[in-house]
Amino acid sequence: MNKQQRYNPDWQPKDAGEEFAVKVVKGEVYKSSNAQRYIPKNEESVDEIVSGIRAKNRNILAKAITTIESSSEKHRAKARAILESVLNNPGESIRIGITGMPGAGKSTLIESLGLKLIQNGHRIAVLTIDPSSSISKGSILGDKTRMEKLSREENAFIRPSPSSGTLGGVARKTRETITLCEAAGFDVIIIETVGVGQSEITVRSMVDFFLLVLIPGAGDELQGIKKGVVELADAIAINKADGENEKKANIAKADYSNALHYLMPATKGWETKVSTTSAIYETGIEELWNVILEFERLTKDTGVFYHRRKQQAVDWMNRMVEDVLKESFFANKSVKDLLPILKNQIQEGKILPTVAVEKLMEVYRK
Ligand SMILES: Nc1nc2c(ncn2[C@@H]2O[C@H](COP(=O)(O)OP(=O)(O)OP(=O)(O)O)[C@@H](O)[C@H]2O)c(=O)[nH]1
Ligand SMILES: [Mg+2]
Repeated sequence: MNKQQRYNPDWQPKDAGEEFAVKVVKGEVYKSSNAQRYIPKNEESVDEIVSGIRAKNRNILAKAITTIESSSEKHRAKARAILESVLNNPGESIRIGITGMPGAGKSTLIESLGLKLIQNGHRIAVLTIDPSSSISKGSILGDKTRMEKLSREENAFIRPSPSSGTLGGVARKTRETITLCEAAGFDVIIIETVGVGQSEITVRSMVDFFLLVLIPGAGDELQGIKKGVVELADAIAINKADGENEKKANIAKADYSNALHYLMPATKGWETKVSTTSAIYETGIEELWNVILEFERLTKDTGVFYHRRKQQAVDWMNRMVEDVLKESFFANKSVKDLLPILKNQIQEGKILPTVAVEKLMEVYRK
Protein backbone atom coordinates (compact mmCIF):
# COMPACT_ATOMS: atom_id res chain seq x y z
CA MET A 1 0.00 0.00 0.00
CA ASN A 2 1.31 3.37 -0.97
CA LYS A 3 2.02 5.24 2.24
CA GLN A 4 0.73 8.55 0.90
CA GLN A 5 -2.77 7.17 0.57
CA ARG A 6 -2.99 6.77 4.31
CA TYR A 7 -3.89 9.62 6.57
CA ASN A 8 -4.85 10.26 10.18
CA PRO A 9 -8.58 10.04 10.90
CA ASP A 10 -10.42 13.20 11.92
CA TRP A 11 -10.68 12.28 15.55
CA GLN A 12 -6.93 12.27 16.08
CA PRO A 13 -5.16 15.45 17.14
CA LYS A 14 -3.55 17.28 14.21
CA ASP A 15 -0.07 16.80 15.60
CA ALA A 16 -0.65 13.13 16.48
CA GLY A 17 2.54 11.13 16.62
CA GLU A 18 3.31 7.45 16.39
CA GLU A 19 1.24 6.71 19.49
CA PHE A 20 -1.80 6.98 17.24
CA ALA A 21 -1.38 3.86 15.22
CA VAL A 22 -4.64 4.08 13.31
CA LYS A 23 -4.39 5.30 9.75
CA VAL A 24 -7.21 5.55 7.29
CA VAL A 25 -7.08 4.67 3.63
CA LYS A 26 -9.32 6.80 1.46
CA GLY A 27 -12.08 4.74 -0.13
CA GLU A 28 -12.84 4.83 -3.80
CA VAL A 29 -16.24 4.92 -5.43
CA TYR A 30 -16.46 2.50 -8.32
CA LYS A 31 -18.38 3.93 -11.21
CA SER A 32 -19.68 0.56 -12.35
CA SER A 33 -23.45 0.38 -11.76
CA ASN A 34 -24.46 -1.99 -8.96
CA ALA A 35 -21.20 -2.10 -7.10
CA GLN A 36 -21.67 1.51 -6.06
CA ARG A 37 -24.10 0.99 -3.26
CA TYR A 38 -21.79 -1.46 -1.51
CA ILE A 39 -18.86 0.92 -1.41
CA PRO A 40 -19.12 3.09 1.69
CA LYS A 41 -19.00 6.68 0.71
CA ASN A 42 -16.68 8.78 2.75
CA GLU A 43 -19.25 11.10 4.24
CA GLU A 44 -22.82 12.12 3.60
CA SER A 45 -23.72 15.78 3.37
CA VAL A 46 -25.84 17.45 6.07
CA ASP A 47 -28.90 17.29 3.77
CA GLU A 48 -28.36 13.63 3.04
CA ILE A 49 -28.05 12.88 6.74
CA VAL A 50 -31.13 14.88 7.69
CA SER A 51 -33.28 13.27 5.03
CA GLY A 52 -31.89 9.86 5.98
CA ILE A 53 -32.90 10.46 9.60
CA ARG A 54 -36.37 11.56 8.54
CA ALA A 55 -36.63 8.45 6.40
CA LYS A 56 -35.90 6.41 9.55
CA ASN A 57 -32.67 5.05 8.14
CA ARG A 58 -30.82 3.55 11.10
CA ASN A 59 -27.43 3.49 9.37
CA ILE A 60 -27.62 7.18 8.68
CA LEU A 61 -28.82 7.81 12.23
CA ALA A 62 -25.79 5.93 13.53
CA LYS A 63 -23.51 8.00 11.32
CA ALA A 64 -25.10 11.22 12.54
CA ILE A 65 -24.48 10.15 16.13
CA THR A 66 -20.86 9.37 15.31
CA THR A 67 -20.55 12.88 13.91
CA ILE A 68 -21.97 14.29 17.13
CA GLU A 69 -19.60 12.21 19.22
CA SER A 70 -16.56 13.27 17.24
CA SER A 71 -14.45 15.98 18.77
CA SER A 72 -12.98 17.23 15.50
CA GLU A 73 -13.69 20.84 14.57
CA LYS A 74 -15.03 19.84 11.16
CA HIS A 75 -17.50 17.40 12.65
CA ARG A 76 -18.68 19.86 15.26
CA ALA A 77 -19.83 22.33 12.66
CA LYS A 78 -21.56 19.54 10.78
CA ALA A 79 -23.16 18.16 13.95
CA ARG A 80 -24.55 21.60 14.73
CA ALA A 81 -26.01 21.93 11.25
CA ILE A 82 -27.64 18.51 11.51
CA LEU A 83 -29.14 19.28 14.91
CA GLU A 84 -30.45 22.66 13.80
CA SER A 85 -32.13 21.12 10.79
CA VAL A 86 -33.62 18.31 12.79
CA LEU A 87 -34.98 20.67 15.43
CA ASN A 88 -37.17 22.40 12.85
CA ASN A 89 -39.41 19.41 13.07
CA PRO A 90 -38.58 17.44 16.20
CA GLY A 91 -40.10 14.09 16.97
CA GLU A 92 -42.16 13.18 19.99
CA SER A 93 -41.32 10.55 22.53
CA ILE A 94 -41.41 9.49 26.10
CA ARG A 95 -37.91 9.48 27.58
CA ILE A 96 -37.28 6.86 30.21
CA GLY A 97 -34.18 6.52 32.39
CA ILE A 98 -33.32 3.18 33.96
CA THR A 99 -30.75 2.66 36.67
CA GLY A 100 -29.82 -0.04 39.15
CA MET A 101 -26.83 -1.94 40.43
CA PRO A 102 -24.72 -3.94 37.96
CA GLY A 103 -26.49 -7.17 37.09
CA ALA A 104 -29.90 -6.11 38.40
CA GLY A 105 -31.34 -7.01 35.00
CA LYS A 106 -31.76 -3.57 33.43
CA SER A 107 -30.81 -4.64 29.94
CA THR A 108 -32.91 -7.79 30.11
CA LEU A 109 -35.84 -5.73 31.32
CA ILE A 110 -35.38 -3.20 28.52
CA GLU A 111 -35.23 -6.00 25.98
CA SER A 112 -38.37 -7.61 27.32
CA LEU A 113 -40.27 -4.31 27.47
CA GLY A 114 -38.88 -3.21 24.11
CA LEU A 115 -40.02 -6.35 22.31
CA LYS A 116 -43.53 -5.94 23.68
CA LEU A 117 -43.71 -2.31 22.69
CA ILE A 118 -42.52 -3.05 19.18
CA GLN A 119 -45.33 -5.57 18.85
CA ASN A 120 -47.67 -2.74 19.73
CA GLY A 121 -46.28 -0.53 17.00
CA HIS A 122 -43.73 1.51 18.94
CA ARG A 123 -40.17 2.24 17.89
CA ILE A 124 -37.57 1.97 20.64
CA ALA A 125 -34.15 3.59 20.96
CA VAL A 126 -31.89 2.43 23.77
CA LEU A 127 -28.90 4.55 24.73
CA THR A 128 -26.48 3.93 27.56
CA ILE A 129 -24.47 6.19 29.77
CA ASP A 130 -21.56 4.29 31.19
CA PRO A 131 -19.81 6.18 33.98
CA SER A 132 -16.89 3.77 33.90
CA SER A 133 -16.00 4.69 30.35
CA SER A 134 -15.21 8.25 31.31
CA ILE A 135 -12.95 7.24 34.16
CA SER A 136 -11.09 4.13 33.09
CA LYS A 137 -12.09 3.94 29.42
CA GLY A 138 -13.27 0.52 30.46
CA SER A 139 -16.88 -0.37 30.30
CA ILE A 140 -19.18 -1.71 32.95
CA LEU A 141 -22.09 -2.01 30.57
CA GLY A 142 -19.84 -3.24 27.79
CA ASP A 143 -20.98 -6.12 25.68
CA LYS A 144 -23.89 -6.84 27.93
CA THR A 145 -25.75 -3.96 26.37
CA ARG A 146 -26.18 -5.95 23.19
CA MET A 147 -29.76 -7.03 23.82
CA GLU A 148 -29.56 -9.48 21.00
CA LYS A 149 -33.21 -10.14 20.31
CA LEU A 150 -34.09 -6.48 20.46
CA SER A 151 -31.19 -5.46 18.25
CA ARG A 152 -32.48 -7.72 15.48
CA GLU A 153 -35.72 -5.74 15.34
CA GLU A 154 -36.03 -3.17 12.63
CA ASN A 155 -37.92 -0.86 14.96
CA ALA A 156 -35.21 -0.85 17.60
CA PHE A 157 -32.00 1.12 17.76
CA ILE A 158 -29.36 0.37 20.36
CA ARG A 159 -26.39 2.62 20.89
CA PRO A 160 -23.73 2.09 23.55
CA SER A 161 -22.18 4.99 25.41
CA PRO A 162 -19.33 6.89 23.76
CA SER A 163 -16.19 5.27 25.11
CA SER A 164 -14.34 8.42 26.00
CA GLY A 165 -14.89 11.85 27.42
CA THR A 166 -16.00 13.16 30.76
CA LEU A 167 -19.39 12.23 32.16
CA GLY A 168 -20.51 15.76 31.33
CA GLY A 169 -19.34 15.41 27.75
CA VAL A 170 -20.96 12.02 27.35
CA ALA A 171 -24.19 13.41 28.79
CA ARG A 172 -24.21 16.32 26.37
CA LYS A 173 -23.81 13.94 23.46
CA THR A 174 -26.52 11.69 24.79
CA ARG A 175 -28.96 14.61 24.91
CA GLU A 176 -28.18 15.40 21.30
CA THR A 177 -28.52 11.74 20.42
CA ILE A 178 -32.00 11.72 21.99
CA THR A 179 -32.99 14.57 19.68
CA LEU A 180 -31.73 12.68 16.64
CA CYS A 181 -33.50 9.47 17.65
CA GLU A 182 -36.76 11.34 18.12
CA ALA A 183 -36.42 12.89 14.68
CA ALA A 184 -35.86 9.39 13.32
CA GLY A 185 -39.28 8.44 14.61
CA PHE A 186 -38.34 6.59 17.78
CA ASP A 187 -41.18 7.29 20.20
CA VAL A 188 -39.79 5.49 23.24
CA ILE A 189 -36.26 6.46 24.25
CA ILE A 190 -34.68 4.45 27.03
CA ILE A 191 -31.42 5.43 28.70
CA GLU A 192 -29.69 2.80 30.77
CA THR A 193 -27.05 3.63 33.34
CA VAL A 194 -25.39 1.69 36.14
CA GLY A 195 -26.27 2.96 39.58
CA VAL A 196 -22.81 3.54 40.90
CA GLY A 197 -22.49 7.27 41.22
CA GLN A 198 -23.14 10.55 39.57
CA SER A 199 -24.57 9.20 36.35
CA GLU A 200 -28.07 8.61 37.79
CA ILE A 201 -28.47 12.31 38.44
CA THR A 202 -27.23 13.06 34.96
CA VAL A 203 -29.76 10.68 33.45
CA ARG A 204 -32.58 11.99 35.66
CA SER A 205 -31.88 15.43 34.23
CA MET A 206 -32.68 14.29 30.70
CA VAL A 207 -35.67 11.99 31.05
CA ASP A 208 -39.39 12.26 31.79
CA PHE A 209 -39.67 9.08 33.79
CA PHE A 210 -37.02 7.45 35.96
CA LEU A 211 -37.06 3.78 36.91
CA LEU A 212 -34.91 2.15 39.56
CA VAL A 213 -34.36 -1.58 39.14
CA LEU A 214 -33.64 -3.50 42.33
CA ILE A 215 -33.31 -7.18 43.14
CA PRO A 216 -34.90 -8.94 46.10
CA GLY A 217 -33.03 -10.33 49.04
CA ALA A 218 -29.93 -8.24 48.62
CA GLY A 219 -30.22 -6.95 52.17
CA ASP A 220 -32.06 -4.13 53.81
CA GLU A 221 -29.47 -1.59 52.89
CA LEU A 222 -30.19 -0.15 49.50
CA GLN A 223 -27.96 -2.49 47.55
CA GLY A 224 -25.02 -0.21 47.27
CA ILE A 225 -27.36 2.29 45.70
CA LYS A 226 -27.17 5.58 47.43
CA LYS A 227 -30.28 6.47 49.33
CA GLY A 228 -30.78 9.61 47.31
CA VAL A 229 -31.31 7.56 44.18
CA VAL A 230 -34.57 6.16 45.52
CA GLU A 231 -35.76 9.74 45.75
CA LEU A 232 -35.05 10.28 42.07
CA ALA A 233 -37.26 7.38 41.03
CA ASP A 234 -40.80 7.58 39.67
CA ALA A 235 -41.06 3.82 39.94
CA ILE A 236 -39.10 0.97 41.43
CA ALA A 237 -39.11 -2.45 39.78
CA ILE A 238 -38.11 -5.32 42.01
CA ASN A 239 -36.74 -7.53 39.26
CA LYS A 240 -35.90 -11.24 39.19
CA ALA A 241 -39.21 -11.89 40.92
CA ASP A 242 -39.23 -15.48 39.79
CA GLY A 243 -38.60 -18.93 41.26
CA GLU A 244 -37.32 -18.81 44.80
CA ASN A 245 -37.06 -15.07 44.63
CA GLU A 246 -40.74 -14.40 44.12
CA LYS A 247 -41.63 -14.36 47.79
CA LYS A 248 -38.66 -12.19 48.68
CA ALA A 249 -39.61 -9.84 45.88
CA ASN A 250 -43.09 -9.35 47.30
CA ILE A 251 -41.64 -8.62 50.73
CA ALA A 252 -39.21 -6.12 49.20
CA LYS A 253 -42.11 -4.52 47.35
CA ALA A 254 -44.01 -4.02 50.61
CA ASP A 255 -40.89 -2.69 52.36
CA TYR A 256 -40.14 -0.17 49.67
CA SER A 257 -43.76 0.92 49.40
CA ASN A 258 -43.71 1.65 53.13
CA ALA A 259 -40.38 3.42 53.05
CA LEU A 260 -41.52 5.63 50.19
CA HIS A 261 -44.23 7.16 52.35
CA TYR A 262 -41.49 9.01 54.16
CA LEU A 263 -39.77 10.34 51.07
CA MET A 264 -40.57 13.25 48.81
CA PRO A 265 -41.88 12.05 45.45
CA ALA A 266 -39.55 12.65 42.51
CA THR A 267 -42.31 14.19 40.43
CA LYS A 268 -44.89 16.64 41.68
CA GLY A 269 -48.33 15.09 42.00
CA TRP A 270 -47.10 11.56 41.37
CA GLU A 271 -46.70 8.86 43.96
CA THR A 272 -43.68 6.62 43.32
CA LYS A 273 -44.88 3.15 42.37
CA VAL A 274 -43.27 -0.15 43.30
CA SER A 275 -43.83 -3.26 41.22
CA THR A 276 -42.30 -6.67 40.79
CA THR A 277 -41.02 -7.93 37.46
CA SER A 278 -39.29 -10.89 35.94
CA ALA A 279 -37.48 -9.74 32.85
CA ILE A 280 -36.68 -13.33 31.92
CA TYR A 281 -40.17 -14.76 32.40
CA GLU A 282 -41.71 -11.54 31.16
CA THR A 283 -44.03 -11.03 34.07
CA GLY A 284 -44.99 -7.62 35.37
CA ILE A 285 -43.69 -5.97 32.21
CA GLU A 286 -47.06 -4.87 30.93
CA GLU A 287 -48.01 -3.56 34.37
CA LEU A 288 -44.77 -1.58 34.40
CA TRP A 289 -45.58 -0.07 31.01
CA ASN A 290 -49.05 0.84 32.27
CA VAL A 291 -47.42 2.70 35.16
CA ILE A 292 -45.35 4.66 32.66
CA LEU A 293 -48.44 5.46 30.58
CA GLU A 294 -50.36 6.53 33.65
CA PHE A 295 -47.45 8.76 34.63
CA GLU A 296 -47.37 10.31 31.18
CA ARG A 297 -51.12 10.94 31.16
CA LEU A 298 -51.16 12.47 34.61
CA THR A 299 -48.09 14.69 34.20
CA LYS A 300 -49.28 15.90 30.80
CA ASP A 301 -52.66 16.75 32.29
CA THR A 302 -51.12 18.73 35.12
CA GLY A 303 -48.47 20.29 32.86
CA VAL A 304 -45.63 18.93 34.98
CA PHE A 305 -44.38 16.96 31.99
CA TYR A 306 -43.94 20.03 29.80
CA HIS A 307 -42.64 22.17 32.62
CA ARG A 308 -39.92 19.62 33.41
CA ARG A 309 -38.87 19.43 29.76
CA LYS A 310 -38.55 23.21 29.59
CA GLN A 311 -36.45 23.23 32.73
CA GLN A 312 -34.31 20.43 31.41
CA ALA A 313 -33.64 22.38 28.22
CA VAL A 314 -32.48 25.41 30.18
CA ASP A 315 -30.41 23.19 32.44
CA TRP A 316 -28.85 21.64 29.34
CA MET A 317 -27.85 25.07 28.11
CA ASN A 318 -26.37 26.01 31.46
CA ARG A 319 -24.30 22.87 31.59
CA MET A 320 -23.08 23.42 28.07
CA VAL A 321 -22.04 26.97 28.91
CA GLU A 322 -20.01 25.56 31.78
CA ASP A 323 -18.43 22.93 29.53
CA VAL A 324 -17.63 25.36 26.75
CA LEU A 325 -16.11 27.89 29.12
CA LYS A 326 -14.02 25.26 30.82
CA GLU A 327 -12.80 23.90 27.52
CA SER A 328 -11.93 27.34 26.23
CA PHE A 329 -10.11 28.17 29.46
CA PHE A 330 -7.88 25.12 29.46
CA ALA A 331 -7.23 25.37 25.74
CA ASN A 332 -6.02 28.97 26.09
CA LYS A 333 -2.33 29.26 25.24
CA SER A 334 -1.40 31.69 28.03
CA VAL A 335 -3.30 29.62 30.58
CA LYS A 336 -1.53 26.50 29.38
CA ASP A 337 1.86 28.18 29.79
CA LEU A 338 1.15 29.63 33.18
CA LEU A 339 -0.63 26.69 34.74
CA PRO A 340 2.35 24.38 35.41
CA ILE A 341 4.34 27.26 36.91
CA LEU A 342 1.52 28.19 39.28
CA LYS A 343 0.95 24.55 40.21
CA ASN A 344 4.55 24.31 41.32
CA GLN A 345 4.32 27.50 43.29
CA ILE A 346 1.19 26.28 45.03
CA GLN A 347 2.80 22.97 45.93
CA GLU A 348 5.80 24.78 47.34
CA GLY A 349 3.54 27.02 49.38
CA LYS A 350 4.74 30.16 47.60
CA ILE A 351 1.34 31.25 46.42
CA LEU A 352 -2.25 30.73 47.47
CA PRO A 353 -4.69 29.00 45.08
CA THR A 354 -6.96 32.06 45.15
CA VAL A 355 -4.12 34.27 43.94
CA ALA A 356 -3.19 31.72 41.29
CA VAL A 357 -6.77 31.74 40.00
CA GLU A 358 -6.72 35.53 39.75
CA LYS A 359 -3.51 35.40 37.75
CA LEU A 360 -4.92 32.76 35.46
CA MET A 361 -8.11 34.73 34.86
CA GLU A 362 -6.04 37.79 34.13
CA VAL A 363 -4.06 36.09 31.35
CA TYR A 364 -7.19 34.34 30.07
CA ARG A 365 -9.15 37.57 29.69
CA LYS A 366 -6.37 39.32 27.80
N1 LIG B 1 -33.84 -15.04 37.21
C1 LIG B 1 -33.76 -13.88 36.57
N2 LIG B 1 -32.59 -13.48 36.05
C2 LIG B 1 -32.55 -12.31 35.40
C3 LIG B 1 -33.69 -11.48 35.26
N3 LIG B 1 -33.34 -10.38 34.59
C4 LIG B 1 -32.03 -10.49 34.31
N4 LIG B 1 -31.54 -11.66 34.78
C5 LIG B 1 -30.17 -12.14 34.65
O1 LIG B 1 -29.31 -11.29 35.38
C6 LIG B 1 -28.07 -11.14 34.68
C7 LIG B 1 -27.77 -9.68 34.46
O2 LIG B 1 -28.74 -9.15 33.58
P1 LIG B 1 -28.52 -7.80 32.75
O3 LIG B 1 -29.80 -7.53 32.07
O4 LIG B 1 -27.29 -7.85 31.94
O5 LIG B 1 -28.31 -6.80 33.95
P2 LIG B 1 -27.93 -5.26 33.90
O6 LIG B 1 -28.58 -4.62 35.05
O7 LIG B 1 -28.22 -4.70 32.57
O8 LIG B 1 -26.37 -5.34 34.14
P3 LIG B 1 -25.26 -4.21 33.86
O9 LIG B 1 -25.53 -3.64 32.50
O10 LIG B 1 -23.98 -4.96 33.93
O11 LIG B 1 -25.37 -3.20 34.94
C8 LIG B 1 -28.19 -11.93 33.39
O12 LIG B 1 -27.58 -13.19 33.57
C9 LIG B 1 -29.69 -12.07 33.21
O13 LIG B 1 -30.02 -13.24 32.52
C10 LIG B 1 -34.93 -11.95 35.83
O14 LIG B 1 -35.97 -11.31 35.77
N5 LIG B 1 -34.90 -13.16 36.47
MG1 LIG C 1 -26.98 -3.71 31.16
